[in-house]
Amino acid sequence: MESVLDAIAEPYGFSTRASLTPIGEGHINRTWLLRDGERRAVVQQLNTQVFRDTRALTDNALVVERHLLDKRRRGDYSLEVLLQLPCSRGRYLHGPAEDIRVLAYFPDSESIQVLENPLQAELAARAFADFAAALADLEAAALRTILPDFLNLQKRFEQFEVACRVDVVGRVAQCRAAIAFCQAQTPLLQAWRAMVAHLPLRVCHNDCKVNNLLFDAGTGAPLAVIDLDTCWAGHLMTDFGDLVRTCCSPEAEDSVNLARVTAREDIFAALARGYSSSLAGTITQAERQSLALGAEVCCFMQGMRFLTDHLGGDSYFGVGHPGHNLERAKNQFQLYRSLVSQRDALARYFD
Ligand code: GN1
Ligand code: MG
Repeated sequence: MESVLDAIAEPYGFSTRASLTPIGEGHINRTWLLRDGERRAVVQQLNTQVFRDTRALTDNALVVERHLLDKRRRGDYSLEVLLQLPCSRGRYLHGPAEDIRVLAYFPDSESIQVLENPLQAELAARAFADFAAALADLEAAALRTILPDFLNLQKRFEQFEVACRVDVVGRVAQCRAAIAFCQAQTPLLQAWRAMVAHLPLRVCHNDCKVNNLLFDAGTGAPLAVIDLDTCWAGHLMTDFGDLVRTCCSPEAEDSVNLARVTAREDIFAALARGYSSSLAGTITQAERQSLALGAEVCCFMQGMRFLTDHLGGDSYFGVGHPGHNLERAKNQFQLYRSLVSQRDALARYFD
């Protein structure tokens, strides 16, 4: 942490006595709130195992920021824009590995881990939909796809199968049931393949977890979409899907209280309402019809990614304790099952 502060103190004129307090719930990068007298900023250390090209990442985020700022100036986007802050010499990346960056801090903001009511869901969906609508006229080619096949269910299946075959840390034997469950989901893969063939690629957030939205702590209104690291060409199907994945359950993503992990229909309905209304002029009919499937795909795919990482020795997602990724996987599979069991009822919200 000292080296993090060392890397930015001089370029930004921060005192070496500034404090860094961990914030956020991200599984990949490390994030701190910097306090230096009255000054506040967010400091991040990028995970260069995942994001090898931190310059490309920065360039992408700058393109998105500028586009959103332009929209905001013209009155076409009302949320705040998360800004990367350059140092006095105009540099965004610091430290020998060019993996440290400084972001603007929004005072009196908070993120929500587990939603309490449908109003929060509707507001969150509107915010992410407003974000997508504001980026609808940005050419997808303006952004580099830094992690190819990031939300490609076929590729995620392949990675899972490799992890089962290699069994690098000998965990396959303890995960037979979860593995068999994944292997039985090929009909979902077929449905996904058939659906994506009809969907336009557009600039997406690609990580629409509800905790990637800041709310105003006083009013509860959405304030800013954050974590722009995966903004590149994608499908609205999986953006909406990630919202369902992270909003609908009354339990956190890693809760082991599986009896309580269900997709709440009132929350789903509010998400569908909010997303549809803000994207009404933008979304195609095929995209609209893909959203409910996107929810199933995201919950299952995330569960399979967690299981793959468990089998691979927890090398990708940060874990708090042994078995954490397996717990997360079981949680996500449970949520997926809940969605599947309500499939017909949920699809009606997109009639
Ligand atoms: C990771 O870093 P974070 O927490 O924003 C992951 C997402 C997953 C998510 C699961 C680059 O996001 O794809 O959906 O964890 N990001 C990357 O909570 O892999
Ligand atoms: Mg992220």
